[in-house]
Order: sequence, then C-alpha cells, then structure tokens
Amino acid sequence: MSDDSITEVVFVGLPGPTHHYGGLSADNKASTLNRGSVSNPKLAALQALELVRLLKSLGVVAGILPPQLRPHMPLLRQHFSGEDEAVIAQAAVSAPALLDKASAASSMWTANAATVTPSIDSSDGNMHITAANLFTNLHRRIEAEDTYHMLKSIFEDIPDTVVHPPLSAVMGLLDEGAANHMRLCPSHSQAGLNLFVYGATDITNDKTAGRQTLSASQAIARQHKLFDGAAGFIRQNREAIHSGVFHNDVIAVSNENLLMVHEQAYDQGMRDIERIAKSYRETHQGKELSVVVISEEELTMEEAVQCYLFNSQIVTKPDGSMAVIAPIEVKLLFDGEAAEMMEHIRADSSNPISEVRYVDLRQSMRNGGGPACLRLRVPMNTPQLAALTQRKRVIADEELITALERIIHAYYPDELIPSDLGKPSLYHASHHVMEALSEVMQLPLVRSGG
Ligand code: SUG
Repeated sequence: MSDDSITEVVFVGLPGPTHHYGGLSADNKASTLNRGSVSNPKLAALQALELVRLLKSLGVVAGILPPQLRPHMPLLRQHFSGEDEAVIAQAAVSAPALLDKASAASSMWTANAATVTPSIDSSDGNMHITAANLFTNLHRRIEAEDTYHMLKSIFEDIPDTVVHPPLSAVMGLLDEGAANHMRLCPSHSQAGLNLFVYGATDITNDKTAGRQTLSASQAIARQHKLFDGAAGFIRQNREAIHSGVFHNDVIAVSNENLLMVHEQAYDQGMRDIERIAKSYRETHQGKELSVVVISEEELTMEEAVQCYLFNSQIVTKPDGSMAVIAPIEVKLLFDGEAAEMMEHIRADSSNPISEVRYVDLRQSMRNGGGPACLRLRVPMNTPQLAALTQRKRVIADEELITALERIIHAYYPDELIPSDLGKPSLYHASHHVMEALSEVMQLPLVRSGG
C-alpha cells in the first residue's frame, strides 16, 4: 500500500445502556411511532457488534466509537441540585420529559457525530473532522461537546489531522454531520467531490425546513479548505422532509463512484441528480458517475422511509466490487418487493454492486437509525491509519469485540421503558459500562460538562 492510498475506516457507534424509545424526534417517523415501547439496550449493542463483524467479513476496516455517559448531568443540573442520584430522582418525579432527553443514547448514530474529509481533498493536506452541533433537537444537541472531546482524544495526534469544535448554532449554522454529506470519487484514494445536502439556507422557524442549513455546510467546506470545485451544495426536497426524510442518508447513499438515490430526494428532482453527475464528470476529467435512480413508482417516498433501503451502507470489498448492507426491513416489509428490486440492482452489471447483505438492527431502527446512521466513515491515508492502530484501541478485532460483548452482557439491561430512567441501578450500570469501556478501549472517560 503506498502512502497515498486511502482506507475508509468505518466507525460504528456502540449503543449505550440507556437506549430507549422516547419519541424525541418529531420529524422522524420511527421515533414518534415507537415512543414509550419497551427497548432492549443489550440487544441493541449486540446488534451493532454484529454489524461490525459483518463489515469485517466483507474486508472493511471497522472501528468502534463508545457511547456517552447518560443521563447528561449538566442538562439536569440546570434544574436540580444535589448528588447525582438525588438530581436524577427529582427529575424523574418533576421533569420526566427532561430526564428522557438527558438519557438518550442517540450518540450511537455516529453518522451524526461529525463531517470528515480526507487529506487528499484539502489544500492544506489535512484530514478535517468537524464535530456536528446537532442543534435542532435538545436530546442530540447535548452530544456535541462530548463528541468533540471523544474525537479529539482519538484523532488529535494522528498526523495531518485537525479536529474542529461544533459550529456555533447562534450564527444560524445547523449541522447534523456526515448524514448530510456524500463524497464521490473514482476510488477512495482519489480526490473527491464533496456534496453537502441542506434543508434551509439559514435558520428558520419552519419545522419542515430540515435540520441542516446551507450556511453550516458552506462553513464546513471552507473550514476543511476543500479544493475549488470539490464541494457542491444540494437542497433537500421539502416534501421529502415532510415525509420523514430528516437526513439525506434516509433517501440517498453513495460509495466511491456510485450514487443510489430516490428520484424525489432533492428540490429540483432529476435536474439535481443530473447536476451531480455533471459536476462529477467535471471534477473527475470526464469519468462517469454510476447513478442508480429509484423512481416513486418502484418505491414510494413513504415506503423508502419505512424500510430504510437508502440507509444501507455501501462498502468496497477488497476485489473492488461493492456490497450493500441493507436493513432487514427491506426484506420483511412489502412482501419483499424492495428486496426483489435490490436483487435486480445487484444483477445489473452496469453498476458496481455485486452483493447485498441484510442486517438485523431492529433495536436502532425503531428509533430511525439504520445501517448508515450507525457509521462514521473516516478515510485515512497509510501513515494516519498506522498511527491510529498503534496509539488507540478503537479498531475492531475479534479480541476487542469479545471484550465489548463481555461488558454488554455484564451491565446492560435487557428491558427498558422511559419510566425506568430514574432508577439508581441504571445510573450505576451506566457508570460501570463507561469505566469498563474506557479501560478496554484505552480512552479517557469523557464526562459531560466536566
Ligand atoms: O436524530 N433518532 C435519531 C436517529 C438518527 C439517525 N441518523 C441518521 N439518519 N444518520 C434522530 O432522529 C430518536 C430518539 C428517541 O426518540 O428516543 C432519535 O434521536
């Protein structure tokens, strides 16, 4: 492998022991639909590790990002005081909705942790990582600071790497990270066309305007010093947002030179998709983007939101062909029609997809988090990956996976409803989990706010 070759490391977020269904995201159909139902944090975490194993079996380098400590005490301490347990007990009685938000295990959806661009895309030769501010929803906003500290502790001393703090939402910069970013390139090792997808140009009170502003996407493109022409900006279709497309990765997915997208994903429909293909051609000297467009007739927007077909991960296997990792719902819903459609796409030799694998992530899916939500892609060059592997214990090998499974079996509850969130046993279990993870992964224990 030459120094210039880039390996995409796929970081999967480990669900934390407070994983529950709070109905906390009004624009996310699965979240609102499953509000209050019984969750199984143990199973959620084990399902995420099965995803890691699948990625590894496909030849992908996979990493793990640990959960954050919950409940988020600084949020509760704005209302209550005393020892942690007393604060939680008061919140459980007087402000259960607040405790619900403070206990969200939502940092598992690492596609929202940050936006990442590799050294090869920037004029300063650095890999840039900007922690997302996740400002739209309170239960997610509280992730931002700890995510930044976690990413810093993992990546800061990696060569040619800059980790940026979350953007200031006070300036109208609403940012949900990689879920609204696609990097298109002939291969990971070549410079990419970075597409940023946004809902509104600036902050607005309109709830249907989405969670990402153009101003934030532009700030990131500038901050990352992307080469001229290496950034493009595409507006989401309002109707799609209204139908439950709260992030771009609910309706489009890309990998290298492949884009799979619903025809109604963007404001200008097919015109936008053609514009993307044209920009790709211009950036990559006449090379063609392989575009798989799924029409409304083949799969309605509503069906796409239900089965999360576009929230698949697409990865490049060592032989250069691509595998789709799709949620099991694609097979289970609509009498398997969406899976049949996927089979046609796989069999079509005009695109690079050679394999479709289905994963059971139902614990996360019930909160609107599919395979693509659970992963942060970090394209690293050879010295960067070597430094990461040497200095940190985040790359998943079987030994790490087994150690994590042991922690999960020891401390995670296998049943949780929102009214359990005030229980001292959960608070103690959460602390044990974080301490054990910090030891096994050799990471500092990031304590919210202090
Ligand atoms: O932000 N769900 C998350 C799902 C995030 C999915 N990520 C991507 N599409 N990349 C969200 O809406 C629900 C939590 C609850 O209701 O308990 C939640 O936060």
